[in-house]
Amino acid sequence: GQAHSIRHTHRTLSGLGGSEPSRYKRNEKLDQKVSLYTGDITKLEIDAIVNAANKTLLGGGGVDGAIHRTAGPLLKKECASLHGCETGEAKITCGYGLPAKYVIHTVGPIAQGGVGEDERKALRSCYKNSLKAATENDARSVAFPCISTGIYGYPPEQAVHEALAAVREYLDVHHDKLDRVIFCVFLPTDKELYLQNLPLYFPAA
Ligand code: AR6
Repeated sequence: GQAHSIRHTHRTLSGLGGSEPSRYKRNEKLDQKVSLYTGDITKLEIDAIVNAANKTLLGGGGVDGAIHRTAGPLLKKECASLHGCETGEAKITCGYGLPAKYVIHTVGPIAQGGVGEDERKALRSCYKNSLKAATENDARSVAFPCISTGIYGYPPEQAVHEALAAVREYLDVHHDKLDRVIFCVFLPTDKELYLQNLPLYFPAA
């Protein structure tokens, strides 16, 4: 497949906000670092893509399966040397056969028993620790899938707020270390949720 560079991911979001007021101050410089991309995360030619992995880091279904298939067996080999990953934490590897330079593996909370404060905190930690792993490795462009909202059962309409708030809060402090953060949505319903909610967190995007 064809790789997509970051300049193809930007969507203009102005005027798409609902009736709800913004929760965060408008900040042109920061808000313009954020994009929405609809499609397969393995196609993105950027510094780092985030993987919604499990604690073993040895691969699985969903976006994890797609990333391992495209990256090839060397990714699993490097992952096997990392001794797993706790929920809410993140570990970085090379991208191997992917157009992305790095893969940041994070483990989202399993939400089949419902969402409480522990799950919310863990999901926010996934986004923040992934961005921390990126900036520590000088990765300036990062794409996120909708962590935990597939096999792990986190309600997407709740997850979107944790994702956007965590990225906004990280960028407020570390905007100088990142050029672009891409929310990669795969399902039309998630695209709608992000279009609705992005302006609440990034009013100038
Ligand atoms: N590109 C972007 N997003 C994708 C892709 C893709 N190629 N494929 C699926 N998605 P999931 P989780 C979306 O289930 O809920 C694995 O077995 C998908 O539509 O991949 O965190 C792991 O090993 C959904 O919106 O991750 C774990 O065991 C989002 O990615 C477990 O699943 C996340 O869905 C993790 O479950």
